[in-house]
Amino acid sequence: MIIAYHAAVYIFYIIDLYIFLNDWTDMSCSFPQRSTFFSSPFTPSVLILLILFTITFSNSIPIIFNLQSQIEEDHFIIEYSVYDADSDSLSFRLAFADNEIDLDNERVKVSPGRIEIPIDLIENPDLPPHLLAYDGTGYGGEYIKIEPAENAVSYLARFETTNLEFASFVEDGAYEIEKYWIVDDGSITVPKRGWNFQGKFGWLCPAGWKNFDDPPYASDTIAIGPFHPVTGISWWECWAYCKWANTELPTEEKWRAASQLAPNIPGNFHGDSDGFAKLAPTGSYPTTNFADLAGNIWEWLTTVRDVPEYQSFTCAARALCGGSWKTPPNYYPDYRYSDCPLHRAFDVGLRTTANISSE
Ligand SMILES: [Ca+2]
Ligand SMILES: [Ca+2]
Repeated sequence: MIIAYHAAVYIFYIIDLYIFLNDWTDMSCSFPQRSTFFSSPFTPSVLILLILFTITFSNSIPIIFNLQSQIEEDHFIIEYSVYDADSDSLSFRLAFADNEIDLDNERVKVSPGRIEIPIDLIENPDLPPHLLAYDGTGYGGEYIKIEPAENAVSYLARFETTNLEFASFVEDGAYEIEKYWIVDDGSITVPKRGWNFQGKFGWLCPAGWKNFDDPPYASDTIAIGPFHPVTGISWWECWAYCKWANTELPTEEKWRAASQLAPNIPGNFHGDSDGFAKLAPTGSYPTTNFADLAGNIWEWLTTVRDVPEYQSFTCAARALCGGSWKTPPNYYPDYRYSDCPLHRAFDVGLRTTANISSE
């Protein structure tokens, strides 16, 4: 942006000098004349200023999302994702009321990122801090509510996992890296089963994506944008994503503990009376804790459910919670559902636990 600005200013000077010389030459004659173009209201100077204005104001302000935060021993831990549509480099600042903490302020590309702040650096830790991302022309950011680490529920991610996040997993080639697919929590007898399915079905991205698209979710007709939750993924893909992202799928117990804190939150269910006929970007409804636990997508969980109708599959059914944009609203919070972990439905995705663990 800064280079573009200076270049435009130099062009501006050169053109004005040209006009000046042009006028000066004309004035040396007895009949000073400017061309029709230069006498119109769209002089080159005005045009350059218009272009500058367009460049400046078409710059997109970065968006911070998926904030996770908690107090761990004597540090604030803050994790976040950030999205800047024109991919500028960013700097970050953390402000507690008037007390601005200078983070490593080099302009960098970081998504997701992690910040650790010693508590004694902060004058008034009771105030909610404000994390800001700055791209050279504008700030984007969010206030952060920091919970003590002993609150187990804070281990659940605030948002459903988005297309943008899952795209990093695809672009990193993690679909073809065996170690992410090994299920080593003792919940199945053949830990390589997921890796074998990946090879058998040739999965390289979610069902509605093309891994060679840029971004890979470009042709998804259900989860159409970067902040829509990723859908069309089997339980195995969720497992691999969590391993790659150094996090975990929640247990049903953890998920239900979170839902008890938010029993009456609004959600996107069947029909458009809730504002969305189909899938909504995660976080579309204001909530103080967990967005879209109610509806939008069913969320895969680690808990195994022995459901008789899936006994014929060689893998046990896994629990799903929350209902979706295809179900009635009364599916939240208590409806218990499960599915064969191979299924890749367009109203099923995931929410991770937070990346932070002091367990
Ligand atoms: Ca709806
Ligand atoms: Ca949901």
